[in-house]
Amino acid sequence: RKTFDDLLRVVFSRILRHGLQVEPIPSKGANKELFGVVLELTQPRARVSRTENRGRIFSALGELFWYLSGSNSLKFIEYYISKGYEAEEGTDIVWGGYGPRLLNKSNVNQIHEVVGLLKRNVSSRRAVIQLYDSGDLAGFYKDVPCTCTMQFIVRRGFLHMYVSMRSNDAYKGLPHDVFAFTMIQELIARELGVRLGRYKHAVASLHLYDTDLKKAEAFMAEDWQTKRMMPPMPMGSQWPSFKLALDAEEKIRNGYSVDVDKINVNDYWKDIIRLLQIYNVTRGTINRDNLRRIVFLRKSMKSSFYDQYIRKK
Ligand code: 5HM
Repeated sequence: RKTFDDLLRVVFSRILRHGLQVEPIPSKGANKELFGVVLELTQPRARVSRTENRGRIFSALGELFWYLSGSNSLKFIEYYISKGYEAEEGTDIVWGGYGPRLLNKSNVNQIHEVVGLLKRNVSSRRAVIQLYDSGDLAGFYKDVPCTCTMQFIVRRGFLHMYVSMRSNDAYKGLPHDVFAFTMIQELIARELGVRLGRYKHAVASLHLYDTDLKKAEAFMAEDWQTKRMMPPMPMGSQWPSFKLALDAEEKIRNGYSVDVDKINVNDYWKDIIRLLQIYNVTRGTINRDNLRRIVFLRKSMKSSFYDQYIRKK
C-alpha cells in the first residue's frame, strides 16, 4: 500500500464488508470487527491523510508530544483530544498513558534502551518496547494501553517497525497511532543513522464503531488530494531538537508566547512548532486578529505540505 489513505480505504471497505458484529455489545458501543490483521505502510512518511477532510494532524501531533513528554496527564491530552481518554477517579492520571511507560517503565527509558541495543547489535531481534503489561489485566482501570509492543528491526540499512495492538479503533485510533508510531520510527532511524524502512501494524481486534460507519463511508467518497508525503526529518539525532520543541509545546499549550525564530532548531521543527501555535490560535475565538496571526504563521512556514490542514479551517 502506498499512502495512509490507500490503507485506510482498504481497512474501511474490508470492515464494512467482512467485519463481524461483536456480541454481546461491548461497553464502549456496538462495533464491527476483523480479527488478526496486519497492515503495512511501505513509506511511513505517507503517514497523514490527504483527503479533503484534511485528516487530523493537530491532534496526532499533540498525542506524539504527549507520549514523548513522558506525561500521562489527562489535562495535557484533552487540550488536543477532547474525547477518548479517561482519568482515574478523582485524579488527572490516564492509567494507560504511554508516556511514563515509554520513558520510565520501572526506571527504564525504553526508547533509549532500544537505540542502545541496536547500536551495539544492529541485527538484534530484541529491540522491543512493551506498553501493555501484567498489571493492566486487573479489570478496574478506566484506560489501559491498546498497544502491546513496538519492535524495531534494522535490515540492510533500513529501520523497520512492527507494532502489535490488542485493540484498534479504525476510525479514530488508527490514524493517530500510525502517525505517532511512524514519527517515533523516524526519530529512532535518525538516531541510528539508518534509513527509514517499512511500518507494520498488527491488530487483534480491528474495529469500526457503528456510530462511525457513516463517517467511514463518507471518507471513502471523499476526493483524494495530493499523494505527497510529510517532509523528511533532518539527518542526525533529532532528540536535542525534539527537546526544544517539547519545551515550546508546553509554553504554547499554557498560553505563553513563543518566538519560533529564536529557537535553535531547523525548519522542520520550526514548522511543527508553528503548527502547534496555529492550533492554539484556532482554539480561541475567531476574530480578525486571530485570523491574521494564522495567516502570518502559515506564511512563516517553510514547507507547503501543511497548507492543506490550515486552509478553510
Ligand atoms: O475496551 P478497550 O480498552 O479495547 O477500548 C479502548 C478503545 O480505544 C478501543 O476502541 C481501542 O481500539 C481504542 N484505542 C485505539 O484505537 C485506544 C488507544 C489507547 O491506547 C489507542 N488506539 N492508542
